[in-house]
This record gives sequence, C-alpha cells and structure tokens, in this order.
Amino acid sequence: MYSTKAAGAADQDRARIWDPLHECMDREELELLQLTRLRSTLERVYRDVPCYRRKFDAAGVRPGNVKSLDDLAQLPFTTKDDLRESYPYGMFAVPLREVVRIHSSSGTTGKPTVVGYTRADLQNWTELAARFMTAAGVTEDDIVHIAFGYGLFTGAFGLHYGAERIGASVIPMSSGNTDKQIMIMQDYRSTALVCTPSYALTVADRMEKLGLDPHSLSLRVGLFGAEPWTEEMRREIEQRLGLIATDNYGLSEVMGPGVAGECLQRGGMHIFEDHFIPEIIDPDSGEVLPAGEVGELVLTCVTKEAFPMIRYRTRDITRLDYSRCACGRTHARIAKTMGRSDDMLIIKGVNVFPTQIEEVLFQVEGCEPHYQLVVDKVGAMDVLEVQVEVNERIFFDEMKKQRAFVDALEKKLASTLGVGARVKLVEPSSITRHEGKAQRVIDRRTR
Ligand code: DLL
Repeated sequence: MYSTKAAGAADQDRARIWDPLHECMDREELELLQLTRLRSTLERVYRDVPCYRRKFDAAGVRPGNVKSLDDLAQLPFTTKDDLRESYPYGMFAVPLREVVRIHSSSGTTGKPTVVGYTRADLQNWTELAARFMTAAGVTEDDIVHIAFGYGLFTGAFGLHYGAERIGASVIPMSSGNTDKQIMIMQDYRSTALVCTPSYALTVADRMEKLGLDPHSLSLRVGLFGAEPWTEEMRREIEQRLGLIATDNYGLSEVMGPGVAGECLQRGGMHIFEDHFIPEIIDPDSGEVLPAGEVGELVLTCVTKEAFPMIRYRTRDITRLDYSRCACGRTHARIAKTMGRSDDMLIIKGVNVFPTQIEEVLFQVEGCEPHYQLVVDKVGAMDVLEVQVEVNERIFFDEMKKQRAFVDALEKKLASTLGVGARVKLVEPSSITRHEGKAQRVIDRRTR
C-alpha cells in the first residue's frame, strides 16, 4: 500500500522504542498502573479543584468510589465550558508558584483556554514527545525542522523538547515565510519536517512554483498533526515531498502534541495509556461504547500535576483499537480522526465531515489538494458549496468539458456523502493558505 521506503522503515521500527518499559507493558500491569495513578489524581483534584469537587458532589461520587477502571464511567465529564467558566486559572490543581509554563488553546472564538505545567509535567511532556517522534523514526542523526509557530500554541514547544531529548539537531524555525523555510531546509539539510499536513502541501506547491524539486531536499520523514487529514492526503504529501508522512495527535487541554502518535506500521496512533486513559462515547447519550466503535474520544490524565483533566470531552471522532501492533508497543491505537464533532456539518439533516469530502477530491484527477467548504441557507434549505482548486488545464478548458468535470464530481460527492453539494472550480492558488491549521469550513448560516 505504501512505498517500499516506508515498508523498509517499518521493519527497522520494531527495534526502536523510546521507553520499552512503559510502551510495551502487559495490559494487566498497565491497567494496575493506570488505576493507581487515577485514584491518586482523583483524590488530588477533589481536594484542590473546586470545579471537580462541585461536579463530583453533584453526581454523588467520591474519589473513593473508583475501585476499578470501569468505575471511571461513574464520573462526570469535563467540557470546554467548565474551562471557560474557570478562566484563567480556576482549574489549576497546584498553586501558580509551582507552574513553570503556560500555554493556551488555539480556539478562534471567545476566550482561549489556559493550561499550566509544573516542572514534572514538562518532563513527562518531553518524554512523551520523544516517544512518538522515535516511533515515527526520528533519531539523534536527524535535523528536525519545526515549522509550527512558537508561542501559546503547544505544537512547536512540544516537538522541540522531544527532538532535543532524542538528541536530534533542532531548527526552531517557527511558522510563516515559506520561501525562507525552503531556503533553510535546503541549506541546513533538514531531514525531518514538523508542521500541519496542509502546510506540508503549501511547501510543496511553493517549491514547484519556484521551479525547485521538493525531492532535492534532504527530508526523510514528516511529523504532521494538529488537524484532521486523510490517507489520500498522506499519499499526496509523500509523493510530492519524497518522505514518510506520520500522524501525531494531541490537544492543549490534555497536554499538547504527545498524547498519541503513529509508529511506522501506520495503523493508528498509539495513545500513551500510562499517562492518559481513553474512552469512546456516544456523543449524544454520553454512554461508553465498546472497543472498536466510532465515537467521541474522552481522555483522563493520570499523571498531570498542574492541569489534570478528568473525562475530558475532546469532541474528536475516532475509534480505539486494542489489537497487538507489529511494532511491539502494547498501547491502544486511535484511528485517524474524522474530525471534530463541532466541525461536522449537518446538511439537510445529513452528517458530513470535511474529511469525507477531502477523500473524494483526492481521488479525482485534476483537483488540486486545496479546498474550502461554504455552507449557506437559501430559503429554508442548507446549501453546501465545495470550492476546489483545479489545475490550469481544467480551469481554462472549454465550458463543455468543465461542465462535465463538475457534473462527475458532484455525482461522486452525492453518492459518498448521501446529500448533494455544489462544486465550484476555482483557480490554482486562490484559496487562502494558512501557516497553521487549515480553515476548511465557512458556515454562513445563522444558527
Ligand atoms: O493542535 C496540539 C498538537 C500540536 C497536536 C501539534 C499535534 C501536533 P490544539 O490547538 O489545542 O492542540 O488543538 C487540538 O486539534 O482536539 C483535534 O481536533 C485537532 N488535532 C490535533 N492533532 C490532530 C491529528 C494541538 N493528528 C485539536 N488529527 C484536537 C486530527 C488533530 N486532528
């Protein structure tokens, strides 16, 4: 399915595990460790965080009621609203004096969410970043080019310290100025690229526009995350940049990058279960779903000191796989997320994820990998418009051929999504590129 380069790397991968003691623990031993850590975290948050005490009391549970991992389901969920109400420091479980770093979520509306780390939290974060970066094939011989923005966003700092811990040479490039990024990658011979998957394509586009061959770079591996992306997009990035593209997942509320990451088998992202307990729930009923079912990921932190989240509703839609991975790690894997439940569009009553549309666009010859979805209401009807960049041949083709292209694409979308969408072809390079997370949806409906 993937390049021979990736298959060869997967073979070598089995030997490279950053922390075999924890990453390859027997399940029984792992669950015992989780339970011990969970119980002590619950005692602490009940004692020190008024919001948790209130919520536990309202639900009629005490930390002492949790005698097994199954009892976790008795505890109330924590949501973004709880964090907003406690803004800025209300959910910290330690005095500010013990907090040595503050980050914040990248949400675009309202006040950001503030998260804090103690010294021990930063050490754990560094270790977990080293774990997933090693799993993705990074070694002390790599030159790691970090194109995430350094700032309140957790992306750059998380991977920066992980790469340093491994002993790689880190280039703290930060985001923006694509031409300079390319020059530095050429001159410093960067071997590992860290950014969002959409920015990786922006780099490829820009190089091609400048008449440069992206394969002439020394890049070997890409560590991409912070936004949903499909297998089709992975293939496109790999072909165009000539590297092995891996996925990693995290969220600031829970820690940042380093919650989960792919090994080179690339059959899902190992979630570091000795630090986070994952559950999948039905987003409507809140019921815990059996392993393997698709639903919302809920995470409980069991080692965080400053900002431990208990049953935090991530809104990310995925599934958990507990089967044994060929790499030797025993931690469960989360599937590539379909997106966030709050990014899910409801068009004429049908649920549509931007990633489903991405999958279709990547299969059609002539579509460029840049698109945007515009949702509007015409009268009482929801209308979904898919704006997609096409190559110049199609864009300047005669009307009749263009019409046939649009019709075929609309048919394919309708059969995949189960609801009609209008397609609008737009000129190459006309959709705004973002240095961080891509913004795929413009919703013009008044809710
Ligand atoms: O995006 C942390 C991060 C930085 C992860 C760099 C990986 C690499 P936030 O800005 O708080 O934190 O956004 C978290 O981004 O709930 C998901 O919806 C989405 N997300 C993060 N990683 C992935 C991924 C960082 N690999 C939110 N696939 C999460 C899909 C992702 N979505």
